[in-house]
Amino acid sequence: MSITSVSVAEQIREKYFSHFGKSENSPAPRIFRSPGRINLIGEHTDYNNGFVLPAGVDKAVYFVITPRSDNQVMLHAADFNDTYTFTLDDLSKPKKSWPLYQLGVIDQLQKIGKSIGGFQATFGGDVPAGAGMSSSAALECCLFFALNEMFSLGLTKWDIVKMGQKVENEFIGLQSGIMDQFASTFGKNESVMKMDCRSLEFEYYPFPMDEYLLVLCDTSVKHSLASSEYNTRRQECEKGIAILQKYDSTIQSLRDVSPETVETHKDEMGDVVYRRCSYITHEIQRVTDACAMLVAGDLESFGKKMYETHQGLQHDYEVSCPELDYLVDQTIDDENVLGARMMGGGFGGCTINLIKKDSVDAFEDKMKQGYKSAFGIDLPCYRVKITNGTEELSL
Ligand code: GAF
Repeated sequence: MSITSVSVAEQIREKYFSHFGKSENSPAPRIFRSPGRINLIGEHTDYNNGFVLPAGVDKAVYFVITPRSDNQVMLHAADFNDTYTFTLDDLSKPKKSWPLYQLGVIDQLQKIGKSIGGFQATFGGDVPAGAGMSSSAALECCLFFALNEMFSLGLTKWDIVKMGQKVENEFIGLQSGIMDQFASTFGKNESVMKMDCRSLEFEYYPFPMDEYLLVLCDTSVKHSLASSEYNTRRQECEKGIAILQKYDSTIQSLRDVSPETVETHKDEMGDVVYRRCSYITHEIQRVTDACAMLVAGDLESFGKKMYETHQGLQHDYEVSCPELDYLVDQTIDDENVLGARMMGGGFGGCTINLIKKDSVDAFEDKMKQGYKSAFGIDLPCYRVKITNGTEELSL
């Protein structure tokens, strides 16, 4: 854990005390942390049973939490100083949107018959909202983990990952895959994780941060299409699978299909479904290729794969936007940038850039100036460190 994350946790603990008060007789609150995530390569492949290469980072969500003796849940959002209180027997959806994630967590626990008592919590953190770093998955995993520890629920890490995904799918209405909750839960210092989203087997790969840095450039935009188009992409992939299954009944997902097979059925698929399936089948292959390059220490080739991914996301999967494309284009002739691409679901959020360490100041200056003159928006840049996944902190 970095010094900044300790101080963020301390600040949230202070806010807990100013909101709920400090009493000699009540137990000290416990503090839990779940990181936001990056993804090096393998975008939109998780719900196609393919591979991903994510990691947890040093921007995280924190819960400072104490059990209560009644069945009330008192939530205090430290970042925007708002509150929401409800009882465990009434999970009706509120008008404001932020408590939906916490309600969704409790809903999942109730669905599998896990019984918890009331609790009071202050939560917050430094994962920028809407930046495509999955603050929502971090929040879900952090609360599941905290409740699991406090009420001895006996959940495994994988239970938490799968239930976090169900919160998104069943409570929020986003048909997301499993990558974000996986990365937030299983993250490991200085390692990226290649996960097979079908078998759920995964492997840690050390990431060489001595010479290179990962910098996120945050467009600071989130176009409203993001969640509806995400669900549409899933449907388009399913349309492609239905066509391919007519020729091979063993096909269950695009993971089982080669780019060549997609090419063969191009006309029957029609232009849009063909381009979606083509992107996914190439991207699944790219993750495997990129991991081999990482193991061989060939970061130059790894970076080229990142650019290929962006091309595919921009032109074939069509989940990019002008701001993201601009930021990637700005890096193409920069010899200090090995690779750049949009990251996460798309339609805004961040680009991820693999950069030679000694050029990072100049890189950020150039990107900030260019973005400001092109879009009139200040460009936040985050130099991320790869950290452990969900954990309890002792401050
Ligand atoms: C979002 C989803 F939540 C993930 O499951 C994944 O599909 C990602 O978009 C795109 O790779 O973060």
